[in-house]
Amino acid sequence: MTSDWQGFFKLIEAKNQFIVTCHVHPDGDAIGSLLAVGFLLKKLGKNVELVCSEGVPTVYTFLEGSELIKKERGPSLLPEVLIAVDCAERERCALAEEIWGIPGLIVINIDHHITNTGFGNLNIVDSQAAATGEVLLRLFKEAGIALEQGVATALYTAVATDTGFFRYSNTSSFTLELAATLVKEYGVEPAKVAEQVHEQKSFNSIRLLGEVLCTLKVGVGGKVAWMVLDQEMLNKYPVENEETESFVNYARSIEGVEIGILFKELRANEIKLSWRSSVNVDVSKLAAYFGGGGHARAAGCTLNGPVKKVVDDVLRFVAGFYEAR
Ligand SMILES: [Mn+2]
Repeated sequence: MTSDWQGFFKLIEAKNQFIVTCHVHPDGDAIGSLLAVGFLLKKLGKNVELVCSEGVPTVYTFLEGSELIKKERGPSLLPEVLIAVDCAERERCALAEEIWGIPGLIVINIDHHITNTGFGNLNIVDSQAAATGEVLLRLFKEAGIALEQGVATALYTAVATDTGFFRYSNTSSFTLELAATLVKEYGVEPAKVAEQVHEQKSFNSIRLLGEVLCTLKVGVGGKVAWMVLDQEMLNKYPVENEETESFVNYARSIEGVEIGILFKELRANEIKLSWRSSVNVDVSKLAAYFGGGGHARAAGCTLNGPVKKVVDDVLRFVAGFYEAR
């Protein structure tokens, strides 16, 4: 773990213009962490813009301050510092490319991905942390910064979503203690967050899930399960990108299955793979083989080619991976 919080605060103190961003296809950790850093900078009296090029997924618009997150940066603020949260690499940042050309721009990288490339001038990366929200919570705690209920809820949502609501193996006693602190000291309501995230689904997303489940297959000796989500299904049941994020978990949840994969056709010949695994397999390594990355239990990559060919190629690779073990 690298945790240069003194360097972080020293740098922040010296600068005034900030831009904060998260990764493309933002999840709860990305949005929650973005809001938390925005809260901190505003509390310190800084000029700050929160930017996510794809906007906030509807499911997270219940978070206080989410309306302040813009799709592009405004013309008035010339950032001195860019803070990226929950981004494993520079290319994953949800910002227009021109930002990197701003002379003298200092980049701070706050993250928890094991595959983080250390692209910042200052890197605060803790791959042991369950979520970037957990990294930030530790910061707020150590720096003695009091939270408000809104930002506490954003941080709780960040940690809850990245841990599958405290079910995944990244849930530590520390994670639970932090969550308890948010509930006890800042009035976060776990039931309300769970309801907002899990019980406000669109009709289309459930119908789409039905279509995707019909493609479910199991192979490689029962250790791998996969599903396909193609453009035809998406045209039939249009949903936001974020609404299909949890589909892969159904493949992973089958008895005996160690790896679950969702093949999602983003457009013709561009297939995004979501990998999920049980304790036995580090899927970040499998995703990395195809140029992607992520965590041991949840990773992603994008391949080019027709869906059927990509599925065949990947399954052949996974079968080879098991044979070599
Ligand atoms: Mn995360």
